[in-house]
Amino acid sequence: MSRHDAYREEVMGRANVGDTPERVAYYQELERFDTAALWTVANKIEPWEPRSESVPVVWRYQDLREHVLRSIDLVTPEEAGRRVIYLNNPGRREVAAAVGWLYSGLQVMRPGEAASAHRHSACALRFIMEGRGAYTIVDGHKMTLGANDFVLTPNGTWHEHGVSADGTPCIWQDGLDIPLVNALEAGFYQVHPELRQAVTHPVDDATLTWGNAALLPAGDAWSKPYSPLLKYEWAPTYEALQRHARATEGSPFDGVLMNYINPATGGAVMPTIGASMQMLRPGEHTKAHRQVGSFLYQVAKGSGHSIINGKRYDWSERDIFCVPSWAFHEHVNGSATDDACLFCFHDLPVMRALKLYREEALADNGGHQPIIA
Ligand code: 1HN
Repeated sequence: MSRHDAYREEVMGRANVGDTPERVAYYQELERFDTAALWTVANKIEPWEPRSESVPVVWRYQDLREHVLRSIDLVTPEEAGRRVIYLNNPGRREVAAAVGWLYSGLQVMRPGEAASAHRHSACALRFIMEGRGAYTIVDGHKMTLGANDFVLTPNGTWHEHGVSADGTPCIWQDGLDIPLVNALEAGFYQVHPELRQAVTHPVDDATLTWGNAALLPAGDAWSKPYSPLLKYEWAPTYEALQRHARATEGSPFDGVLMNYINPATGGAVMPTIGASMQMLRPGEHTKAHRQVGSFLYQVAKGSGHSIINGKRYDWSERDIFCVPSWAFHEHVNGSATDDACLFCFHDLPVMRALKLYREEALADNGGHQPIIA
């Protein structure tokens, strides 16, 4: 702590109590009764502003892909439950989080494989990275999946995955709020009594029914706490970005950013997790801002770099990177001719529901961070 900070903490009424032999003995005494003096921890447990333990990381697909594929020959989905290599943020290993209270991993299945049905308190999503023939079944709704499709398996829903026999090995990114649910000590988990569920609706009915932009089905009421549109396909998503780009300058911080929404409410797709797709136009370099919330990005298209808390992180298609809470970040599309698209999921629904959300633009230096080597 600098002298200036120490002074500030004193005058602002922050704890500033040096150790004396008498005080140390007193603290030891308190420990015997499962207590402690607040002033010994106050500045740590009440920082001036969010101090994330997560570190910015880029998980490069080029590095990970072969290792993910190798797991196919090492374990079966039956043995593993889910055959997943998870993203282990160096600052969040104890809670198996990729960033903040969000978990993420890469799941792989080969043609003809299926993973059993289960349900849990955690909300989950998948973003398809590669392969043909993948499907997910959620409460009897079967969804066929292709690259850059985004699927929900909301908390409490029975869900299972597989790849059809005529498909190819498929890899997708899972995203869940397990660390959060565990932190809240609120997690339940159940395996389906029959290990499989029946498909009880026409294939892709969720998208056919709820996925028609401004047209919602008359008379189909929806009152569950998550989006009835369980699958968001890439083609209409990309088209929406391109169309919107023709009519907007976009956000100085995010380019053309569109949220995946629950069409029945206009709100986030699930109670705890929100998601977006953003397009950085050729050569676009956004301004820096920071937000209360944790963000995991997957590069759906193109290449470029992001500057996170003053450090540059290069990315290209299929790479995943995280932005920890309250970290300044700005994005750069590395191409002068093609757009770049970033899929993102985050915990902003939690921050908003709890009235914790804030954002702040970087005021200095024209809104751009100086790069620290
Ligand atoms: C889960 O349900 C899936 O459904 C993947 O594919 C990863 C990690 C922890 C807990 C549940 C899935 C998971 C998970």
